[in-house]
Amino acid sequence: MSTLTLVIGNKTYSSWSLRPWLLLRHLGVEFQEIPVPLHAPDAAAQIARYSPSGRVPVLLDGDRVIWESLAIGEYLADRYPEVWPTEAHRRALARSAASEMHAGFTALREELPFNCRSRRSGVVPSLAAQAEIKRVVALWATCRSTISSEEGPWLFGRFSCTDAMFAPVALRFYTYGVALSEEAEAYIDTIRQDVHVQDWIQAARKETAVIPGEERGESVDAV
Ligand SMILES: N[C@@H](CCC(=O)N[C@@H](CS)C(=O)NCC(=O)O)C(=O)O
Repeated sequence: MSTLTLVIGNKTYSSWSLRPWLLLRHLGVEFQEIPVPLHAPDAAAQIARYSPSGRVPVLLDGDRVIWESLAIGEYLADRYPEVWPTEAHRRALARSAASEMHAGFTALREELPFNCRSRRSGVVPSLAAQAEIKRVVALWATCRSTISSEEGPWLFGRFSCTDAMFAPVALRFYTYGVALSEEAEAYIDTIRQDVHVQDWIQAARKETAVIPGEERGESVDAV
C-alpha cells in the first residue's frame, strides 16, 4: 500500500466517515485526510473529484479508489487481518453484524441524525426506530456472548471493524439520551472514552460549518 488518504465529510455530521477513520486509527495506520464540507454549495463537485458514488468516505491508495465504508474495512482486512476477529465463528458473526448495520437501521438513522458534538432531549423514536434500537442492543449482546469480559471491552474483546461500524450508532444513542440496558451503556462508555473517538469529537467541535437549523437551541459541546 502507498500512503493512504481518506476523503471524509464533516466530523460533526458524517457518521459514515467516522467508521473507516476509526478503524484506520485503531490499526495504527498512517493516513492523510481530505475533508469535504458536505453542505457547501460545491460539495457534490468536490466529492465527485474522488468518489465514483458521489458519497464519502472514500479511501485512496495510490491509483486505487475504494468507496463504501464496509468495502474499505474489507480492503484494509486484506492487509491487516486484525480488522476482524481471529476465530472463524467470531469473524462470521462480526461480518454479519457489520453488514446488518451497513445495510439497515434506516429509521434509526433518519430519526436520530448523527451530531457527535450535541446532546438532545425530546426526540421520541417511532415504533420502527424503537425496534431497530432493540435489535442493535440484541446484536451487541450476541457479539459479547462469544467472549469473556476479560478479553476486552469491545464487541469481540479487542477492537474490530464491527466496533467501527457501530461506533456512530453508540454516539447517536448518547446524543439522544436513549435508555438502554446496563451492558449496552457500558459499551457506549467504551466508545465515548476511546481516545480516537475523543480526537474525532474534539475536531468536530472546532468545525464551523453548520447545517442550517441543525444546532438551534441545542447544547453543543456537551458531549
Ligand atoms: N453506504 C455508504 C454511505 C455513505 C454516505 O451516505 N455518506 C454521506 C455522508 S455521511 C454522503 O456522502 N453524503 C453526500 C451526498 O449524499 O451527497 C458508506 O457506507 O460509505
